[in-house]
Amino acid sequence: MLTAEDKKVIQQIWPKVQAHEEAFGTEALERMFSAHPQTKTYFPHFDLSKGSVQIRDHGKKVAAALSTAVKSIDNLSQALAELSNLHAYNLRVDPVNFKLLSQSLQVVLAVHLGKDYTPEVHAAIDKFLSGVAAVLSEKYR
Ligand code: HNI
Repeated sequence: MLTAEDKKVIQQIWPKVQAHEEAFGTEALERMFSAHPQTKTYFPHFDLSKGSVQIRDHGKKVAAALSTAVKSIDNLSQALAELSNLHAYNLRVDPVNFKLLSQSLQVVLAVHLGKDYTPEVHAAIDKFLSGVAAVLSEKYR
C-alpha cells in the first residue's frame, strides 16, 4: 500500500523518468531479455536484437503506460484496466514476469538517476511497480 509520502516521492521523481521514456523503457526491456532470457518467448514476432525499432517502440509504450499510472496513482486499477485485460486474456503473460521487468527497470533507474535514486525513492518505486504488477495480474483469477 503506497503511503502519502511514497506517492509524493514518486510524483517528484517521475518527470526525470518521463523525460526519457523511450531510452529507459528500451533499456529495461533489453536488461530483462538479457538477464531473464525466458521472457523473450512472449516476443517471437519481434526483432530482439539490441536497439531494434520494435524494442524501442515497445519500451516507449511500456514506460508511457507507467507514466499514465503515476498520474492516476490513486486509482491504478482503473488506469490500467485495459492493459490488465490485454495481459491476462490475450497475451497471457505469466505474472512472475512482471517482477522481472520491474527489477530491470529499477536497475535502469539506479544507473541513470544516480544520487536522485535515494533509498526512499527506490522503496517507493518498488511499491509502485508491485502495485502495477498486482493490477496487471488481477484478472487472471
Ligand atoms: Ni506488456 C504489450 C505495458 C509487462 C509482454 N505491454 C504491452 C503494451 C503496453 C504494455 C503499454 C502495449 C499495449 C497496446 O499496444 O495496446 N507490460 C506493460 C507494463 C508492464 C508490462 C506497464 C509491467 C510493468 N508485458 C510485460 C511483461 C511481459 C509483457 C513482463 C512479458 C515478459 N506486453 C507484452 C507483450 C505485448 C505487450 C508480448 C504485445 C507486444 C506487441 O506489440 O505485440
